[in-house]
Amino acid sequence: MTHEIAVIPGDGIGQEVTPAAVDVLEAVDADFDFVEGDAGDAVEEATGEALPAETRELAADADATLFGAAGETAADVILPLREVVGSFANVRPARSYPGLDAVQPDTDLVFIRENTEGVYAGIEAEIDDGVRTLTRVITEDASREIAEFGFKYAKRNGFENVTIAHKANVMRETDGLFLETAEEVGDSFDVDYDTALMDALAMHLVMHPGEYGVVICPNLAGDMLSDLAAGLVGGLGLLPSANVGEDNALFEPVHGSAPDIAGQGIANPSAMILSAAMLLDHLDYGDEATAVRDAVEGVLADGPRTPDLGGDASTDEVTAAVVDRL
Ligand code: GGG
Repeated sequence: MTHEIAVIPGDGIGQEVTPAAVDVLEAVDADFDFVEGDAGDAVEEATGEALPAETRELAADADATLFGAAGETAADVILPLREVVGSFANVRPARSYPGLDAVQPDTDLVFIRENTEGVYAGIEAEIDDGVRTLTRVITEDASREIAEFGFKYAKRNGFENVTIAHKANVMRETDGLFLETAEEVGDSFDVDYDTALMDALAMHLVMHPGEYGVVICPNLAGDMLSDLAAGLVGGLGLLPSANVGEDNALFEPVHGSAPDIAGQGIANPSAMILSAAMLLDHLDYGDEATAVRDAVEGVLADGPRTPDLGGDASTDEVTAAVVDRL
């Protein structure tokens, strides 16, 4: 069966790492049709629209989407794209790799980030000169959905620790609802879980990441804690993600457009290629997904490596090395 994959490189290094993921998907034993769509800063400059209707339709109609990176127009591109595919959960694994220098070599975390609300609901206003507000939305339904997804994920993937991140001592109504709903869900699962104030959790993750497994988070906390975890394992070039919905999904690296290195051909393609491995898993190509992860792991251990990991290889050289191992 042929699967249609929408490919949306987006901005900056998204243009460089997305073709790397396509090269890898073309190298595995799977039948894909790739259809490319435009989105991002340059498209907005040219057309006035950061996410053209044709690109939305591509993502809506495809079996899965690969997205590269968002720049200044992130709020108009990646948030609506997640909505188009009906994604309520953003799965962000952060693990350390053998042979790579890492601040914390015993890290194996998966952030399950609520993907539809919190402060990313985009309800902002200027209410007076010099006074702006932001409305934070937390609903019982979305909190239940993400908690159920997180606990099921932990059970399915053999994680023994689940942590519910919150700040309910300050945001009593909103995080209070998130926490009490997630606890109710946790109590119905046969999995050990704990709750943690997200600021203290940030410190504990830096000091003792090995004590944690699956971390269920409200939207902004998930975005921030996963970047923090990237710092523990070698940087943002290593973290993939899946935006999962009921019937569709979008896969993207956790990193953004990295304008400081864009256009130089030196971006680390690992996060994007590992996102493609998550896409393979999603479409039931489990063996191929494992092969891709093994190939990336081998290249991370033996090189070549891009400059963010202390090497001097290009994006294309690292990609070719991964493809060679498949
Ligand atoms: N590939 C991920 C990306 O472009 N990230 C930029 C960004 O600002 N993302 C916001 C988010 O993940 O909600």
